[in-house]
Amino acid sequence: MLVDTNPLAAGECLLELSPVERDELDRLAATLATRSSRRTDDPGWLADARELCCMLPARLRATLRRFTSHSGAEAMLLVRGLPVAAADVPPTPSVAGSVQREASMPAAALVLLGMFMGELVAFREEKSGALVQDVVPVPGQERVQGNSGSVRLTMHVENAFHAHRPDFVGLMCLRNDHDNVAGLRVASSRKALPRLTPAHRSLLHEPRFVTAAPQSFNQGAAAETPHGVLTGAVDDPDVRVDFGNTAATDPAAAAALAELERAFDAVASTLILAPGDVAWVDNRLSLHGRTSFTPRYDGGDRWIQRVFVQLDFRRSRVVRPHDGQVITAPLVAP
Ligand SMILES: O=C(O)CCC(=O)C(=O)O
Ligand SMILES: [Fe+2]
Repeated sequence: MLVDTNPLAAGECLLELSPVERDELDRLAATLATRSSRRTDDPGWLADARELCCMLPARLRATLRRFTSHSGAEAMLLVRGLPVAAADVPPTPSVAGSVQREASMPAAALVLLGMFMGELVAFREEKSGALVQDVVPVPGQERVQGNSGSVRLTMHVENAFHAHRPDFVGLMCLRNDHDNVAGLRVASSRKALPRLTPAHRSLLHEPRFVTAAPQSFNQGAAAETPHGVLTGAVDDPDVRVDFGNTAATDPAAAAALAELERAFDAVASTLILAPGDVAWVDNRLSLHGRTSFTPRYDGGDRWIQRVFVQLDFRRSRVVRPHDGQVITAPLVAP
């Protein structure tokens, strides 16, 4: 559901699985969920996922393939109809750092989609390096600017500080909040950048910004090398900014950054995810954040499961020991 003045171009960025496609995905996820160790972080189980994802419903494969090639104006794809059965979803965890190591049906389906797009990665310093991570509110952390909080979460590129930040972030809903008001906010640079003045747009390409690690990372914020917030093709650049953790190094850069934040806010859409929805955010081109909500910590709170996908797995090999999926290096130069 979209709840604001920026309706998404539905044909472009929404795929609602048909009943037949849901059955196919259910069967495939059930097969994977019972394979080998049934552990989502086990290389053998992931090898099975890599094989089985080639049997996903054809229209889903075509849509994912098209999306990874060009993520469109929204730089986001919402897939509806993953196997999430309300009766089978356990109580929402409420501890910090919670992750999904067992191959549940929803986790298996999420991994199948992610593995079709590329390779799943995680960061050792975040959520103990688990590939499938829980995004849940945690008591006492309401005001945290991170996924354990429940106040409004500032728009950001995921792990913007990191040279090997994911290309795509998958956010699958197992359960929304009691009041059904928590919304994932997404905003595409393809829609935001035309609102900037040419001078600001050009300045944002210059290395006049620094970005610290978010609170969810165990390592403290270190001083970083200045970088451009926009990089690459001037007519369709990648974006690297986290409005909670990126700072300008001079007043003119600060003015450009403030204009950029206003532009992203103006074009942001809010998605109230329903169980079985997964939003794939193109982390090179779009920002995401979250509206505020009120957790009750009674087992019925909002529960999102998250995965990170990289398209060029080889590029991060230097920071992935033993060619595993977990990135272990701390801050690395871009
Ligand atoms: O809670 C959400 O919808 C998004 C939180 C977030 O930014 C994340 O998990 O990366
Ligand atoms: Fe995030």
